[in-house]
Amino acid sequence: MSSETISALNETDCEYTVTHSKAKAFYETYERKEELQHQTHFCPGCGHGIVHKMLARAIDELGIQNKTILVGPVGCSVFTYYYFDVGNIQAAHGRAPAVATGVRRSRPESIVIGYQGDGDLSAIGAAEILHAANRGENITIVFVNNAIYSMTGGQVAPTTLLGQKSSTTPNGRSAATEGYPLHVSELLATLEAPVYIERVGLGNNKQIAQATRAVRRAVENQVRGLGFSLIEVLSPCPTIWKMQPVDAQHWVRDVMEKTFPLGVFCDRTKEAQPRQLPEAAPELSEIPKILGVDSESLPEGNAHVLGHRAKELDLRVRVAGFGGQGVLLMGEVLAEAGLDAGLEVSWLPSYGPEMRSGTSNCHVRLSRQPIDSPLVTQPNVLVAMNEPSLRKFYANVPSGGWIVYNGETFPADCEREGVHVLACEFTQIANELGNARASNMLMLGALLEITGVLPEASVDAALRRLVKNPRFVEVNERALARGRELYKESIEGVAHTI
Ligand SMILES: Cc1ncc(C[n+]2csc(CCOP(=O)(O)OP(=O)(O)O)c2C)c(N)n1
Repeated sequence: MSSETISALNETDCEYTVTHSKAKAFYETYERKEELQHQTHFCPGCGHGIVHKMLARAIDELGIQNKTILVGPVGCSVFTYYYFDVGNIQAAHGRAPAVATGVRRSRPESIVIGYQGDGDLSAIGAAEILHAANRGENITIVFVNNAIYSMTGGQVAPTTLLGQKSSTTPNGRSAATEGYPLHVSELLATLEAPVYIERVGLGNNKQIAQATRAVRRAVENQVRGLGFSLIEVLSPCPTIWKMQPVDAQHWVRDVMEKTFPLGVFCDRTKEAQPRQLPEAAPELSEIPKILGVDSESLPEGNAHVLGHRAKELDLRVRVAGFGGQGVLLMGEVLAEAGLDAGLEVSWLPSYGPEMRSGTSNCHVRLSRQPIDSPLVTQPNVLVAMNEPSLRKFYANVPSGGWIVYNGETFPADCEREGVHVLACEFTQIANELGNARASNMLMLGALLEITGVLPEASVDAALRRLVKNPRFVEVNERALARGRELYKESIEGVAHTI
């Protein structure tokens, strides 16, 4: 696949040179298994190779190779990262527009192109494309419509033609059972935001030339900052259609095109202005300054208890219990207080579909360093609000960590060497305070005292922000204070500790 130069002598002995060169946006070589080195992933006559070439040429011509990020999802489109020497991201099925949105917004200097098949874009990803188009994201989507799920062996897609056979419509697609072919370009063109939507085909060389121009325009629109462009390419799939490559190309032109007419469905490029997003959110490191707090001046606390020095604070908390026990609120108060104190924080809820009585848990991280992942798999504090939650998570607490457990006796078989335990009948104590549902704040109070890193004022501010009803604020404050005492008493041997 490297560049080649063909030299020849014509009849009059004048030397002339024709140079065929591969687009620079393609890799020099495609790394595959040895026996497959001579071929691409695509079947003979497949349209993907042709569309790849158009896109690579557009990237070359616009001089954007070093800032292009290609988002390839699932389906035969997935292979883009083997061929394009640009930034590559592989998205989950149908999610390319959502991923492209995130990438383009967080790296405004980049050119982000989603490359999707019809199953991917119009079935599982129907919502993503609709909303990205409706927001007018400044991205380009190349939509390769071959009217079928190819990679998985030919199941019906939303774009399959009426009467077209597929492995899941062996007698042909029927409008009565599978609905009508989805006209994605026409549908998206009804929206106000998109800048340019065109359907092109690979049915003959003339169509291919038009498709090449359209793909380039769609990318150029993004370079100009104009907003959302989508090119739908009617593309042959001889293998799954069970046709010879030439017949498949004719089928695009003679049959597919009747259902999916070619043309420009929306073109606002002339009147469109470069898209302006509201000012970006402040850098994380700026937030403490904005809030007027200085995390360096936080109390040293008992960070050493958790096996790290205060300056390297990395509090990883897992709160677990039943829905309705205030598991998520407790995590939120902790995270919000951390934010108030100028720390990096994350809060990730995880719960079942039930509103009450199902299991519920959340992951909270507080750190002085930027947080890489919000997942807490090895909590240095586990707050277990009932026995099933304790049994589910206790084994993941590393040595030096703490378990705060809502129960009078800590199950002996959950004891682990080097893991500290504070076990109390928190629900009963909360009941005595006037509200059994304040057990979460009792346990939070104990946790705050164990870790000692958050100033009381930050916790108080967080509580008042999250609990609006003054009646509940008051009981929660008492619960927090009592929880702190319970920990102190436990050190004196009142509660059970290991
Ligand atoms: C979440 C998820 N669901 C289903 C699949 C299986 N799957 C892989 S490729 C594919 C079909 C893709 O079809 P299309 O987008 O039309 O692309 P083509 O292969 O035709 O180019 C499916 C359903 C998957 N990988 N992930």
